[in-house]
Amino acid sequence: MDIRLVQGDITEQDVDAVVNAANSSLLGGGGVDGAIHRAGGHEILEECRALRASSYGKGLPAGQAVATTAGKLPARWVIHTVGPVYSTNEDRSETLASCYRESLRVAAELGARSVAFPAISTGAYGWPAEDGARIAVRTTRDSSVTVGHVRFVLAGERMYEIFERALAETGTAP
Ligand code: AR6
Repeated sequence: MDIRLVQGDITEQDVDAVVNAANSSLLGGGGVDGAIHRAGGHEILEECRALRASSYGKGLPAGQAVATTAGKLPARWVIHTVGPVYSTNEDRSETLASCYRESLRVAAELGARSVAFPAISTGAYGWPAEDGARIAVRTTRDSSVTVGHVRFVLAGERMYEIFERALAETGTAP
């Protein structure tokens, strides 16, 4: 799988699917979630509401992923996943890894050949950036499902450099 890093805004990516760092409500929020709903328009929220009504009455559990239209975004689909909130007394790494695995599985099911990920849980959910990057890179590299191209879209230079180091550490060429 071709893994690349980009410093930029996830809403501007010309890929088949962009992954949203959502919350369980699927009804929007700040950060990546807010940006995707703002740029993608009301169609995304309408499909999210329908998903809540049909399949996720109690919300989408952390570690799972589900797709909607991408509305006005250049992408075809948004894959919503819910990262774990960082905890110092419980290891939730497996849930964070599951976000990447499940998003890739959904992407492959849709037939997406390129996927853009944000650094899930490293914003409002407080995950330490270095560890979040390592989990993102390792899980993607080790994924049993492959989409042709995976792009990590990082909001700033600091996070870009952290992902560069994580790629180098795991022996994955950027
Ligand atoms: N493009 C790429 N990366 C971004 C963008 C963007 N437009 N905006 C922020 N980031 P966050 P989380 C980075 O908080 O930690 C929402 O309210 C940001 O710097 O978006 O999983 C949801 O509704 C950080 O490194 O997601 C949930 O309630 C990373 O993306 C909660 O936040 C993720 O930050 C989810 O928290």
